[in-house]
Amino acid sequence: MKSKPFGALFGLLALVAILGVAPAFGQTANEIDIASGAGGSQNAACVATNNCFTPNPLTVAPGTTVTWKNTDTTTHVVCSGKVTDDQCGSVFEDDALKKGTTFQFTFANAGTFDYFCSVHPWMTGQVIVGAASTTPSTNTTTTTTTTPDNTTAVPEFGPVASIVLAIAVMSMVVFVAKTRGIPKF
Ligand SMILES: [Cu+2]
Repeated sequence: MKSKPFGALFGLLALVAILGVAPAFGQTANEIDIASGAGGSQNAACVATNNCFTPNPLTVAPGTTVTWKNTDTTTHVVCSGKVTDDQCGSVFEDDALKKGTTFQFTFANAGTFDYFCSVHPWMTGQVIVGAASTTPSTNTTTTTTTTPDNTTAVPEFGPVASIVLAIAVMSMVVFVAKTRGIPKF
């Protein structure tokens, strides 16, 4: 009862699972979705609940790459700063985040980072980097050692890898059961 193709399949699946799971480890939830309908008006539903950018605020550890995803149907802008400062993008900016696309920025330093959409200024959000949720310990405007946007873009294989891993483990169990004559279950 030699089943070479099956063994090869198992090996391939295991490899894919390992490759997929490896980068998924050490990665926290760090995606911000732009709510559907957020650009409608300043009376959009998400304005009252303060989650036109979801989740808001987002708290991450220093060194985390945050991904903004536009799940809305219109183009938005991700612009660091506050609307009242009238200063868009001194830390990060994506001036035309089309529908379905993403924008990434790696937060190297701790601090509280406000951002907004300059097209729809009622859309505001905050990224808190570090454990402290109070005022930033350092002056973020003077320490703008901005990391390039696409340096550490880790692909998100999480859910897919889990499924593949499950299949691989099941394949292994069946494979072992077959080769050793242990009754299947
Ligand atoms: Cu917008």
